[in-house]
Amino acid sequence: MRVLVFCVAFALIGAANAQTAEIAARIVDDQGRPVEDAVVVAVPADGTRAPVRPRETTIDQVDREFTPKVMAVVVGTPVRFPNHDNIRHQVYSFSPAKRFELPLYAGVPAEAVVFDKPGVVILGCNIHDWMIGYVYVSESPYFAKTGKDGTAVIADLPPRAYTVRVWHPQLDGTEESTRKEADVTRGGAAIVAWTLKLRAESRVRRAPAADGRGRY
Ligand SMILES: [Cu+2]
Repeated sequence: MRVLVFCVAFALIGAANAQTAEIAARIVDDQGRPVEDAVVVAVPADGTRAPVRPRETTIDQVDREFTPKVMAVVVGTPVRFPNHDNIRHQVYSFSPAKRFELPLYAGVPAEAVVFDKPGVVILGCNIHDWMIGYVYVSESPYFAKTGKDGTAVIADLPPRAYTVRVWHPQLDGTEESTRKEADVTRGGAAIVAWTLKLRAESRVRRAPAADGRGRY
C-alpha cells in the first residue's frame, strides 16, 4: 500500500513538472482585419504521428444555419447533426473526404456521421440552398480555430518542432502555401502570424428574412 501511495504521488509530481508548449496564431486579411473561423493545424515536423482520441461532437442547425459554420475535428470523429428548427433539414456532402446524406429529418438523427478521412467536407442542405457549413478533418490532433479577434491558441503541445498551416473557407490559394515552422522544443509559447488573401464569399451567408420571401 505504501508503495502504491508513493507511486501515485510520484506520478502527480511528474505530471505537474511535465513541460508543455503552445502555439498562438494571429491571422489578418490583406486589409489588416482579423480573420475569424480560420483553422490552424500543427503537425510534428519530424513526422511523428501524434495519438488521436476522437470524441463525438455536434453541429447544430439553428435558424436554418449550421452552427458552428466551421468546425475542426480530428480524423475519426463522430458528429451528430441535431436539428433545432421546427422545419426539416436534409444534410449532405459531396466532398471526397466524406460523402453522405442524412434523410429528411427533424430532431436528432439516430446515426452520427464519422469523419474518417482528412480533408475539408462542405456541408449543404437539400431544402435550404443557402445553408453551408465546413468540417475540417485534421490528421493531427493539434489544432484550433480563430475567434472574432483573429487569434487562436493550440495549447498543451508536447515540446518539439512543428509545421503549422492555416485553412479558411475563403482562402485564396492552397493550405500548403501557408506552411510555417514553429519550434517549441524547449516549451513555452511561439507566436505565428499570417496575412491571408481571402476570396469574396460566393454564397449568401444568412438565411433570408423571416418575412416569407425565403425559399423553403
Ligand atoms: Cu435545411
